[in-house]
Amino acid sequence: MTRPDGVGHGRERATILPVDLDAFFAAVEQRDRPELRGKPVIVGGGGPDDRGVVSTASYEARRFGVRSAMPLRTAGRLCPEGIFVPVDGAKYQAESRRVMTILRRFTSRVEQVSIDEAFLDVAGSEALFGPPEEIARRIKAAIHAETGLTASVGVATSKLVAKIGSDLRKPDGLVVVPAGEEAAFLAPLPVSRLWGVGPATTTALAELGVRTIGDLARMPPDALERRFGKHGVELIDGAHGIDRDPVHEPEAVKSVGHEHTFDRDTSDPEELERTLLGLADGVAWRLRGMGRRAGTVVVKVRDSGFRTVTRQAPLPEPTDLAEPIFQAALRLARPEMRGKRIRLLGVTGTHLDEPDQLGLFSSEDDRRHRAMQAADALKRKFGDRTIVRARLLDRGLPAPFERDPSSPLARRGVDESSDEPERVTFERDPDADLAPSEGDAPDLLT
Ligand code: TTP
Ligand code: MG
Ligand code: MG
Repeated sequence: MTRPDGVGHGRERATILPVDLDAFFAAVEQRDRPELRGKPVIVGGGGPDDRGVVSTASYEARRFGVRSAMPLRTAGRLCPEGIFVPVDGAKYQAESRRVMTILRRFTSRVEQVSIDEAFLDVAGSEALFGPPEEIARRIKAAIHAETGLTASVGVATSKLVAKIGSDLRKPDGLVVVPAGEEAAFLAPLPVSRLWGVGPATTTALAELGVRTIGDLARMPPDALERRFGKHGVELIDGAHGIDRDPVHEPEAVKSVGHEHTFDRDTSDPEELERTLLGLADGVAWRLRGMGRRAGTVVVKVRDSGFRTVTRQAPLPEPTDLAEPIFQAALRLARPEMRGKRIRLLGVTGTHLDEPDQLGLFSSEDDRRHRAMQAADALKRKFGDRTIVRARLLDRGLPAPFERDPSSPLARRGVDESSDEPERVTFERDPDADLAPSEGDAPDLLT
């Protein structure tokens, strides 16, 4: 379909539904402990003196400014009457499964993107359940009736617009953007609502007089391209609500990736490493949300001259933890970044194992132990600026639960079990002359 402005977005009808639970971990605690209802609940670590970070906060606590990934101490300062609750991963994982099972009753086209969030494409479900808006209402009602939790849902022609809609009226929101009304819906919203627009891009756009998505849509495309390069083209697409990424069904998800385009090309090793860490962290979070582990890490490095190199290497063992993914990514990227100004970095996990039947938080002690070791290693690496993740989030890098901006492998339909380097630009790490997806990969990283 072609909209009045002549821009096709590829889908004629609004059938994409993102579903995201509200204040998920905190909502589960409030459900199970009635004395917490209506109270500022902060989930994470051992309390306001703990050195950890906030997992999430109830909407009551958010009024005090408490946010995910904020140091618990800061949360304690902002919200002195906050009630701190430790993370109960096994419980949230079980709830997540129940919710995903509910979603699958409405369509098999469910792409889970994090522990509390999935995209549905209900194009084939209308005969059974009614139009998409009706399906959205039914989903919300079913989740509430069966789990006691609330979810926010969007309905639109693309993941991008639908997701912005589902975030807009949280908690317990439902926002429908009919086909053809994407640009009008987006126009009054601040540019920061768009994927990939962090604080730095927001500031740079403000300097051009661009504050709303409507301002952005009216900008001459070449001016944006001159200022932001390829990212400028993505910005223009986003401003028009264009996002062609379909809903990937689980078995179709073959890789999980994040990319970051720097607002200014950089050769600062610390910035590059921090970015790789943020990307690895995002990939690891997504893997854990999907109950999968990656066997191979792929990095993408684009320099200021738009030369793009991708390199891959198997991991010592399949993982869903940030640290090994980061280490592998750094090892692959370092020689490619040396002496160059870097424009874009990407980290992707591929060769995913089968969905984990036991779940995200199974053999809890072992996993916690490993996660803590990873956190310690990161602290050693970056000194005592404990909250690397929080810093990264502040800088507008992909948040752990955001969508994959690229999904390059999945999108190109690459079958990773067949080694076809011509179809993708991936090169193998010359040091890693290993058959991918063989379990007996030597320990490359130690
Ligand atoms: P989100 O969906 O991002 O947040 P939320 O459900 O708590 O709140 P809302 O969607 O209403 O804004 O993340 C889902 C859960 O993932 C969240 O409840 C806790 C966990 N989480 C973390 O542990 N650390 C994080 O940094 C984030 C963003 C989430
Ligand atoms: Mg949520
Ligand atoms: Mg979420």
